[in-house]
Amino acid sequence: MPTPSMEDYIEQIYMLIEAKGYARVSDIAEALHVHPSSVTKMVQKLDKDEYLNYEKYRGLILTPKGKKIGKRLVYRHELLEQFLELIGVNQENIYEDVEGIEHHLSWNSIDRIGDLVQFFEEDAERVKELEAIHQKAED
Ligand SMILES: [Mn+2]
Repeated sequence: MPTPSMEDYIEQIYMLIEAKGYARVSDIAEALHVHPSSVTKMVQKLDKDEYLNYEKYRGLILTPKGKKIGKRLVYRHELLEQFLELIGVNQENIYEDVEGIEHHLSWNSIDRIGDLVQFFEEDAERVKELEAIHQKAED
C-alpha cells in the first residue's frame, strides 16, 4: 500500500497525464507545492515500487498498477468533494478538507460514503430534507 504522500503523488501524476498526456517533474512540483528535487526522489521510489516507469530526460509513465490506483485515488477525491458539497459544507472549505481526510479513511468507509451520495442523488427530495435540517441548525 502506498503511503499518504505516495498517494498524493500518484493522484497528481494521474490527473496530469489525463489532462495533458504527460507529467513532468516541474509540473508535479508545482501542483504539489514541493521542490523538484523532492519530486525526483519520490518518483524514483514510485518507480522502485512499480507504480511508474521513470527515465531521466524521457519522462514517466504509470504502470498498469499505478494507473489502477491513480484512478481510484482521483475517484476518492471527487467522491469526498461531492459528499461534503452534498452535506452543505461551504465551498471554500471543501478542497482543503478533502485533502485532510482522504488518506485517512478506509476503502470500506469510502464505499459507504459512496452509497450515501447515491442515496441523495436518487431523490432530490432527500437533499431538500437534509437542507431543511441544516437551515434549522443555522437559525
Ligand atoms: Mn486529493
